[in-house]
Amino acid sequence: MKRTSRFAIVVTAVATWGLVAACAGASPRPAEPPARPAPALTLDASQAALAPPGPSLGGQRSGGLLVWLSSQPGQPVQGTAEMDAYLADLTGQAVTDAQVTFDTDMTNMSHGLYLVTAQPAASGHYVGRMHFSMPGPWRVIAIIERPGEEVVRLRFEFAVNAG
Ligand SMILES: [Cu+2]
Repeated sequence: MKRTSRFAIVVTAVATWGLVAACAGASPRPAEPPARPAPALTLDASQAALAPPGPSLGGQRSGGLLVWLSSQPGQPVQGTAEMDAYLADLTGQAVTDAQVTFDTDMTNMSHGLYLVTAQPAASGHYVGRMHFSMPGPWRVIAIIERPGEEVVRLRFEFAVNAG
């Protein structure tokens, strides 16, 4: 009796691992808990009005820093996208002294650590090319380093559509 139930547990575990591993490159890490405390503050109306033109995947504030994430194409699809973080201070002045890294993963499974160093583009814009290997729920954590400032991490969640 004991033997049988132990065998059943092993079979179940193998079957579960098989399902998760079916997604190429994914490791069997459980989904990230959805109820994490928000690391960032939402924007008030005057701050939201400072958004760069065009579609965005969201804007957030940390202290005196406003950050908007957008992508090209505007709605990410499976495949390659140019991600753009736009940084401004509370007066709308572009922030140009930052080093920005995108930490990218799915939220319902892990594809492992995927870091892209963004390159400074137009004033206040930091752009990096990344690859979304499958459609579904993704997140980008924009890691923002500035001289003499604490590192800021802002998390943006969005859907990637089927290609
Ligand atoms: Cu996946």
